[in-house]
Amino acid sequence: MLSSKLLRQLFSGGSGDILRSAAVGIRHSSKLTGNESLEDDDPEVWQLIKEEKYRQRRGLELIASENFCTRAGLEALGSCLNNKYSEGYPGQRYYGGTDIIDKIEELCRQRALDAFRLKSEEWGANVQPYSGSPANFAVYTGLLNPHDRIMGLDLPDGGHLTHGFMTDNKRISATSIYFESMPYKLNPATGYIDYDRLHEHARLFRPRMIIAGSSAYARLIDYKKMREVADEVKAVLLADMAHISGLVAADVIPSPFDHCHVVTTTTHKTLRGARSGMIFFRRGVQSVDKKTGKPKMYDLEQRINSALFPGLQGGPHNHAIASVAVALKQATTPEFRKYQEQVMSNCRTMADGLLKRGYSLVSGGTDNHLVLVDLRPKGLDGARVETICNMCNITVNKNSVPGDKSALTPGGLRLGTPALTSRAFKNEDFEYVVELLDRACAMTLDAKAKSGKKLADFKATVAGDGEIKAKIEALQADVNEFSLKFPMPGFDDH
Ligand code: DSN
Repeated sequence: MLSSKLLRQLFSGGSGDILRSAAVGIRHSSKLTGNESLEDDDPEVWQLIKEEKYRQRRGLELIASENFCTRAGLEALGSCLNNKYSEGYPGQRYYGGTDIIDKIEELCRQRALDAFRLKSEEWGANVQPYSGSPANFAVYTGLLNPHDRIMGLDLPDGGHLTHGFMTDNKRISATSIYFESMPYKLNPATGYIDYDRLHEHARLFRPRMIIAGSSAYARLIDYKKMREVADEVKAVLLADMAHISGLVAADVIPSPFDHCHVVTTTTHKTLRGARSGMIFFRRGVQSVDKKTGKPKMYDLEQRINSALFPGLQGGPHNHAIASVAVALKQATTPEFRKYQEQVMSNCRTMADGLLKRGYSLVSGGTDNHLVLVDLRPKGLDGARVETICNMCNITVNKNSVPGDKSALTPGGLRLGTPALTSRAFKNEDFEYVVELLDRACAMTLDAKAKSGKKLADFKATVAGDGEIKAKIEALQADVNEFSLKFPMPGFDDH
């Protein structure tokens, strides 16, 4: 059998598929004890993970919803907790052997409340959602009847698919198949949520639920105003704080918990944990009858818990729950607050740098961890810039901006600072990031001038034009040299 050292040499020498399959074939012929390292057991997967790690280290990660989970969090994620089935909730499981799993889930639930400074008499947490979309669907399933009405921020205006997205031709998200949705929008003149129109439309549409949350909105949400609208039409107010939950935990932006009935989140964005989800629901006294003095209690907990399990999900991902517990503990530390302050400060630096270079930002700036660049005044679009950036190892995502017609070649670019701030990027580093981005945009404009109208023509021009290719390689080299200087949370090589 080939030694792992020899395999490493073969792969690090850039050997091709033949050597790789030969090595894998040899490994398969031996006995598996279950104690082999990944590197020894499956060099092919190991090699791909190493390649991805290198991609992450040498690139500039600007996708606003991504982050780098800590080594401690990844250790919990890769632990024996993956092995255990535990359908049900602590103290009420359908399987034996769950005593320790119960302790882990209880710990995670308590830490979830602590991280957001919530009292257990007023709020409860469900930490079992596999991610944000199942969390949202569980809330709808628990609190709404099929075809009840919901209102969420429209996807092209910065909302999320699961807030009821549909087009003229198709009900895209299942949340628009099982529920009737009507979007609210940004005011196109300001780029801020148009609360007055939301109010007006809520009075007409009479939704049972209003969703306060976004995927590409650079401003703070006025939860108080939204609660007033929700109360007037007797709707539940759900905050989906997936993008901003780290900022909320660090108490650097207003909290949705002050005004909402239910709050959902993912745990891997600004919160910087494992990929998972959580639901928070109010408990305790909802209101007191003025005549009888009798209290009316919230009934959200049981409805949401039973919608998630057994309604929608099976066995909880206990490895993810433990890893989320680790992140939630980190989220209560002074270092975490400093990190989030830096995320926002870096984002303001990025916004200022872009504005100075003549870029337009939707809403004109940022109050959180992201900016939304409207590339149309520069004669560009998000798809072309994303293509060039990708070739230079700058990772961004195209995004629609108000007034966009096409989702495939939208006019905007969403840029966020959480991931690079986890790599200790400071304000001056973001000034350089903007310079690198600006070079990528200039190249995109050159390539666009040389190519036909279609995105495919653009890609063909970029692939075939020697001058453009040379510029891309030069920018990629600068990006790599810069990025590789910074530390990276997690394991050293995987
Ligand atoms: N995919 C996430 C984002 O990028 O915002 C939302 O689910």
